[in-house]
This record gives sequence, C-alpha cells and structure tokens, in this order.
Amino acid sequence: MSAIHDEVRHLQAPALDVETVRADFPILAQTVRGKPLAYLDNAATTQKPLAVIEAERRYYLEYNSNIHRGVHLLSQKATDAYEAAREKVRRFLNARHAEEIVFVRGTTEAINLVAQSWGRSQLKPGDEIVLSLLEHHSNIVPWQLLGQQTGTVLKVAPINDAGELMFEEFLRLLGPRTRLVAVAHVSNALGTVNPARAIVEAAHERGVPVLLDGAQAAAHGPVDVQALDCDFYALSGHKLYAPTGIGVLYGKRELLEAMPPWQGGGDMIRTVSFDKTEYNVLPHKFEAGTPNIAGTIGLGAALDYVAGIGLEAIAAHEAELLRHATEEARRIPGMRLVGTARDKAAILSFVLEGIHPHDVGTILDSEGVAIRAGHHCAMPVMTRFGIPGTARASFAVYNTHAEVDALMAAIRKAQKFFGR
Ligand code: C6P
Repeated sequence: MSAIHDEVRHLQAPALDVETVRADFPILAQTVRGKPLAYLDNAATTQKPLAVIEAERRYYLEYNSNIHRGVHLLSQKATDAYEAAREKVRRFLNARHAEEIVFVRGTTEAINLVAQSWGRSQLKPGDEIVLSLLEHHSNIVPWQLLGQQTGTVLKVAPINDAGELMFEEFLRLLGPRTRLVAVAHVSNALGTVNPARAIVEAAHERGVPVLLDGAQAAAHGPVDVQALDCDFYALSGHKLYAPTGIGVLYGKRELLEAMPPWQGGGDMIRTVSFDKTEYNVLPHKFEAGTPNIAGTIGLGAALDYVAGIGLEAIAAHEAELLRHATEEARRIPGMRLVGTARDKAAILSFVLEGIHPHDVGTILDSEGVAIRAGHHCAMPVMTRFGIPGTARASFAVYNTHAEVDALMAAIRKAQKFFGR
C-alpha cells in the first residue's frame, strides 16, 4: 500500500496463523449451498470477531445506558467505554488529539459532514473541488449536492489503463480556484492504492486541504494521519471488523474548530435558549443526538483485535493472497483483471469474457464463494473501462490460499457452464 505502506512490506512482519484467526470468526465455519463458505466480499463488509460481538453484548447486558448525561453508575460506565473507544481510534490513526476524532455512521456520513459543514461555510460559486475518477459515489455525490447549494465545481483527475491516478494530470487540475482535494486512499472497485502522501504534499504546496476516503484502506495497513498530513480522513467501522453504523471522521483540530455544526440536537450544545444556542466543544459539536454507543464500543474492541494481530502482519498476509490470486487469474484464459496498479490493496476485480458479472456472482455463490458483482458504487470507473461492472473478490485477515483456489475453481466452472 501507499507511501506509508511501502515501508510495511520491508518490515519483517510476523507470520499470521490464519487458522487461529478463523477461530475468532465462527460465521466462517459454515457451508453455503452445501459447500464450505469462502467469504471474499470483505470490501463490502468484513465479518466480526467474537471479541467485537462480546463487547457489544456486554454493553447491553451489563451497562446499557445513555452517555454524557447520567450521574448514575451505568451511564458513567457507558460514557467511559465510549470515550475510551475514541482514544483507541486516536491511537489507531495516530491523531494528535482525541477531539479530532468524530464518531459518525460511516465513511458516507463523514464525507457528507465535511461537505455540509466545511464546504457550505467556506466555499463560493466557481470554487473547485478536485476528485479522482476512482471515487466511490460517497465521495462524488456529497460534492455534487454541495455544488447545487453553493455553485462549486468538480474537477476529475483521470486514471490510466492500469487504474492508477495520472499524477501529472492531477497536478494540472490544481489551480487558483482549487479549494479541496478529496480522493480515495484505496479504490474499492480496483484496489488501487493512491499515492496519498504525494497528493497531500502537492495540494498543501498550493494551500489546498485534502480529504482522504479511507474506507478501503484502514483495515489493510497502518494509517498515520500525522505522517500523511491529510486534513480529513474518513473510515467505516464495518469494513474494519467492527459493527455497521459506526465510522470515523478525523479532522485537524483547527479545521474542525472553525466548522459550524451540521446537525442540531442534544449533546452538541452547551446552552440553549430560544434566542441563542451555544455549541459544545469538539468533538461533541458534531455528535448531535444519542450516538451508536454499542457500535462505538464494538469499534474500540475491533481496533484492539486488529492491534493484537498487527496491521503489518495483516498487510503481509493479504498481499500474499493477492499475489497468489493474481498469478492464478493470469492462468485462466478469458479472465481479465480490471485494475492492475503497481500498488494494490486486497482487491481482485475481473471480468470473464462473454459472461455478465452478475451471472459470475450467481455461479460462484452456488459454489459457496461470496463475491460482489456490479459497479461497486463506482460507476465512473466502469464507464472508464467500458464495462457494466466487474466481479470483485476482496480479501481480509481470515482468508486462505484454499479459498483463493476455491474462487479460481468456481470461475472455471462458470466458464464451463456458459460454454466459454
Ligand atoms: N464500499 C463496497 O462494496 P459506507 O457505506 O459509508 O460504509 O462506505 C462508503 C464507501 C466510501 N468509500 C469507499 C472507497 C467505499 O468502498 C465505500 C463502501 C462498499 O465497495 C459498499 S458500496
């Protein structure tokens, strides 16, 4: 993975005992349509380890209560666990301050928050936001909505045939009206790792802040927001072994402090009268209403779990799975990889000649192999390659060589079924 992840490859990552890891995920030990499940849809969402399920269960069984409100013991316990999770996220991202960590529903909400709070308060008609062609719809549509509200304009950096950002073209788009760069750290459709550090450096040289969409990066290698020096970083817990409905917006403190709240309600205020409301301090200013307390505690447990294995070890394991899968894929006539960037995360997107990706997905499912098929909420990427969609296998810490082999066997079966 990217500049920071490059270093990872050279570290002597401790070997990962995948069978021990799998024992933490009982859901994997099932058969699907009479075949052992090979769950290769991790870019959509990962499975949850027992430690995460247990953390949520314990919260509901032992100290379910609202936070930041009650003087009673259960509320204090819930508040402590919630704020402890914030500190775990701070450590995970190596953020400077815990107030820079805002809990949101996921990456989508994080980006919408920046668009509606920072964007709406800062930007003027004709101001430009630079994206890449690799973006997920969650990093396109919020900026289009902002454009309708404020008159801002999108500029889109192209990608080459390998699915890599064309860096020179990207640089050319940074002009006097550029106010923000918002790009994926890792592409969900192709697995391309963007040169995040170089993007930030180039943007900062021109005084432009950068938002990184880390939805597909955070589970696959260490992320250090201080080393990246990005201004905003968005991620989803559910792609990181945590529950659904919880995610994170990291923002540099001075930026978050200058931003107005985007939702009003309880917890985000200090005083309210009908004449005037005084807002709460960071990060509570952005956390209106009762949050996903159980999910946040679950996210904290997931980060502990990942730290226990080590992100370097996870990155090395997944790199090996991707290497094996890529090598095997190249042996299959009629199978074409879409996205062959030099720097790729744990995603194998492909098309089979003459077979619609949805049909590929259906046949693979009948073999117990779970993948995603379609445009992956990245339609501009599909348009760029002139295809309706791809079949996408995506790997996680618990996947095995045998599962990659099951994927390849199922692909050959699909080809046979369709007479290819
Ligand atoms: N991609 C996939 O199968 P949410 O839905 O808010 O947790 O994440 C949105 C999102 C934003 N950016 C990127 C790069 C993403 O990959 C995703 C989610 C899933 O690829 C579901 S569409």
